[in-house]
Amino acid sequence: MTIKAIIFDVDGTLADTEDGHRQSFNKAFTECGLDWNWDAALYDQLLKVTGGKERIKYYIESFLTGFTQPGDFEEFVKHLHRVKTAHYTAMLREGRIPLRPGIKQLITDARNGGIRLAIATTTSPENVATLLQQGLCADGESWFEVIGCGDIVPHKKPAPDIYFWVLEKMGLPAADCIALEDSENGLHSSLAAGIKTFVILNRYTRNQNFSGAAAVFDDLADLGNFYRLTGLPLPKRQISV
Ligand code: XBP
Ligand code: MG
Repeated sequence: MTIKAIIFDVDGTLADTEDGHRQSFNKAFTECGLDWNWDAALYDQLLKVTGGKERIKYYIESFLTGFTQPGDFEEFVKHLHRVKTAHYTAMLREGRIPLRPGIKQLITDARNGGIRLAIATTTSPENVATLLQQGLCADGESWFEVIGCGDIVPHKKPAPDIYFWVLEKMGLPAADCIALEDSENGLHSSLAAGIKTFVILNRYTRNQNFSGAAAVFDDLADLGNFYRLTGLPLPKRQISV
């Protein structure tokens, strides 16, 4: 198998973002006059549902008793999510959520080695754009040929829709790609699309079930090990003399 493309998940993979999301949800609840507060233990359960809007609805339906839904419930949720996204992108712009160790180097090596790059994520487009501008460079989004994100597909992870969407836009078969994920939902999504998937653990997902992953890494601090296990061509980095 000659790897032609790497498809990256975003949250938990490119960066350890979920606690930033959690804090941003809580800021939005306060700003909107709600006494809701998602601590890390509750958020761990809520992460079962991907998509911020879907997660809010899941919380209301499964964890809130006696909440009277406002007339225009859809707009209520969308507004809450817009406020949350504003807080989250502000956190990113303050540089408070860096890319994970090894990620920028992997992306740079892949670009230099002619490996095509794409993103398949559940998170919102503005979150992806801001993370890449902060973590890579002002036009960091342009480093990725295809960015599949947010509501672009009807069914979010663990459904395979977003990965099928990305493969179709790349014009590549699943067999020519590898995916990098951090969660059970993400792994189910990429595997259902037929893509060999490597997992990087993080605080929220480390105890999830990663059966089917080609390999599981604590992180990408040791890129040499990652290159050996994935079969990616080792980068010929210019050794400064
Ligand atoms: C993770 C998600 C997202 C984020 C929150 O996405 O499920 O919903 O938790 O972002 P992935 P939004 O791991 O696929 O990158 O509030 O913008 O959905
Ligand atoms: Mg993820």
